Amino acid sequence: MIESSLKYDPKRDEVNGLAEEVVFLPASNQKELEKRNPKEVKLIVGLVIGAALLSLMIGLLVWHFHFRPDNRIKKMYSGYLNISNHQFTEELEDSDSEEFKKLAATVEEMLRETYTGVEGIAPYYVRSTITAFSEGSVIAYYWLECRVPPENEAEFDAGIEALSKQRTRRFKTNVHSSSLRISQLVVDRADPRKVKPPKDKSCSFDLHAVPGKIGTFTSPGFPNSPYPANSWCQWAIRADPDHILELNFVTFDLEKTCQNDFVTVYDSLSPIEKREITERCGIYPPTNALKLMSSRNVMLVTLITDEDENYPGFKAEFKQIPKTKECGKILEGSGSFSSPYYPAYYPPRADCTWTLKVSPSMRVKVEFKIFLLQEPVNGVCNDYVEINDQKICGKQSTQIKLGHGNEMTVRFHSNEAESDRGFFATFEPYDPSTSCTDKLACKNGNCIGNDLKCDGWNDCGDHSDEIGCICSKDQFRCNIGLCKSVFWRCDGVDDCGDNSDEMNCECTIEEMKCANGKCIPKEQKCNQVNECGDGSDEKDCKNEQGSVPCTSNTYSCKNGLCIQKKNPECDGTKDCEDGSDEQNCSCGYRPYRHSRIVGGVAAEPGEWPWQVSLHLKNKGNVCGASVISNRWLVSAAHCFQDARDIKYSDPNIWVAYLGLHVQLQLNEQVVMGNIKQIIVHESYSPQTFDNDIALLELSSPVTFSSVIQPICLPDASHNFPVGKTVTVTGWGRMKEDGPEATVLQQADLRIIKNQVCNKFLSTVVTSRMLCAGFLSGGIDACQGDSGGPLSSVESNGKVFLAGIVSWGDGCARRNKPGVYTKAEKFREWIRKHSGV
Ligand code: 4AZ
Repeated sequence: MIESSLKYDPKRDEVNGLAEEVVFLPASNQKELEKRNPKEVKLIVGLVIGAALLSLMIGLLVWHFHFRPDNRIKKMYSGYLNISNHQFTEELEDSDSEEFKKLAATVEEMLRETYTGVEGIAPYYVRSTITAFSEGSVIAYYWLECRVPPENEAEFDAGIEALSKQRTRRFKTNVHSSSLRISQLVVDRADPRKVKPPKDKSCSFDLHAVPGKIGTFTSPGFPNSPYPANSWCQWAIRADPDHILELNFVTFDLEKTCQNDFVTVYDSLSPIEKREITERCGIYPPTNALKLMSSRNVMLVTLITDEDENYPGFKAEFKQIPKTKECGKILEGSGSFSSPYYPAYYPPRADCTWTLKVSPSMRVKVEFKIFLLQEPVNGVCNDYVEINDQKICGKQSTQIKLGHGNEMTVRFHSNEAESDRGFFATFEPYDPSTSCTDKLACKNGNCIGNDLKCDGWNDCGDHSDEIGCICSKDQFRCNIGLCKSVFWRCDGVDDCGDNSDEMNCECTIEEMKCANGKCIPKEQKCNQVNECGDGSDEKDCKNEQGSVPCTSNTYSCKNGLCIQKKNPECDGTKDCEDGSDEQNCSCGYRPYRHSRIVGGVAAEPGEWPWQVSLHLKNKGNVCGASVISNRWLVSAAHCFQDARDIKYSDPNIWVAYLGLHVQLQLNEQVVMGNIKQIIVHESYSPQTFDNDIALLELSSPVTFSSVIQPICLPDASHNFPVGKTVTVTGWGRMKEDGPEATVLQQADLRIIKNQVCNKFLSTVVTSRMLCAGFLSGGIDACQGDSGGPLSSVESNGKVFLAGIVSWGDGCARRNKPGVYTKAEKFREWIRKHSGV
């Protein structure tokens, strides 16, 4: 081969003038070789070696650039930077304009110089791409792409981190000999799901608010068809300078699982996490619309969907409103105040101060009626209300705060990311000498009954009724000085607040003793929840994730293997190898879950979308039930026990109201269903109320909506721990012998240990029953609530059926908590009879 190719290469002949040497002979032909002059031979050998080396190098380079497997990790970052010595012009909004292209090229070059000038980044830098500009003086939004070998990832991340911390730099660029003054260069790791190729303009929209007008945009196909699978859409919205944007999703109907389809809204034109206002999925009906505010004149909305299950999508309205510098006020006498733009989500980066004044002899009393702020991160409040030198954040029920004098300062702060609905508060004068006539005045301004002092319960809400007490004979003293009922000792609940009531307990054989002396059910060992409080129940756990021998306390995956993790179903993590713990999880979802904080008694419309009112035809509410599928309801067996005059077991006498909020108020959302069959548990005992459960089949399937949803059924191994807060709902009696409620009522209860309940109740509480309520009384289910749900919000925000309202000794009496049918004990029975 070599021979023939060289022989006919005219160029080679010309250059080297070696035409006569083109006949190469095999090295083995010694005779022929020896005939030549040694100098010529050396030259030929040198040339051959040189050519071979050259081809080898070319080959290596070709391999290196084209065929070598690239195991470097592609890393995408999004960010922005402020150019303080450049003026924003309208042309910069248009990415096709010359101005845009020119400045983009300059900034991209500057970014290249910057990133390639940083030691830990330079070798891995690929490119920077400017995606948009906005006012301020000019803010440039960009993507940064790097490729890093896995072994250099840590060093690279440190380089990026260090760079993002430098706030002001002067960058000189040679391009167009311009000099850009950069203040703030922000760079942030982009979530891989949210990365769209920067130049991809499909499903990418630029919108500008028109003064005095409302603009609209929708997800693709809305309202005629569901949004497409695998969408990556973005809407970059701008307002005029010195304005902010209000974005209102008038319709919002996406898949319920945010891992699959979701909308993200940013307070920026770059999809950077640090500027994320919120990420949403599921349904937001018009009565609970999602309304968001920006802090500046830009906003970015993205819609990302996965490959299946597409929903109608959304319609959004946006408008610009002038940015008001003023936030907070001096308010006198009485009145109300709220977070900026309430009930819209508060804008990021807000700081407001209110000075509240009342007449000199009085004190200021503030009541936060709604309080929905970002939850603390690692115990730190990023968004907060500061009052009496205390920062409050997260979701709080009604809070009363009393000032020290007749003037009080309330501050609100929101950081640059993650907002929520905010707060609404009222204030009024409070006279400590007369405000609680005949009642006990709490430190926080609440008035409570005198008999509630030193009763072991935090009736004031600030413990002031429980401080400085002499413990009675049926009480013991906690280490922190509070007096609590002796019955609460060793009941598995930290009633003292310092766990001292749960120390040095005698554990039963079903319990394990924690290193700190607390007793917990043995089944809670190695369930990845620190029930002991000192981690001793989660130590020395082998095989945590892998399969374990199946017992009644393990979760059985569909493939027959069992896992140790407690309550793994529908928690958003795939725990079973076959993923069966995350199947059939379209349940326990509340479109209205953000509407308000539980604390009052009347529910919000749609807040408990599985709640059913069972009416005897033309006779009103008799029992409650829960939706568990589009055909099946679960209720209590005792509701269908025949009486002398009424055959309650006859399905034809019942009608089920789904999506109902107010009794007899039937709107278009309410669905009335007839009952096809009633299946009462075969072991139900009318004497003891054991196995108090029944299934009702609807005559025709119901369509789920924002006010009709199924509740999740707990697996047989599910554990609702003692002390957990659960919610009972229903239209039952408001007092033991009082009238029934017209508006759906809700009450938060705590799960109480069966042993404790058995000390107090008239009949036995079996292992198929669950006790919940308060030994102090006052909050309970009652007649008419029977059959209704005891709902428990579990991980991932999903709601599970913990119990079914069953019985009690009267209603809301002291030391008489209510009794519920334990839902998890009947999981197999429900499956067997309904297929759900
Ligand atoms: C009932 O009669 C009833 N306090 C239901 C629950 C409770 C009491 C009575 C619990 O249906």
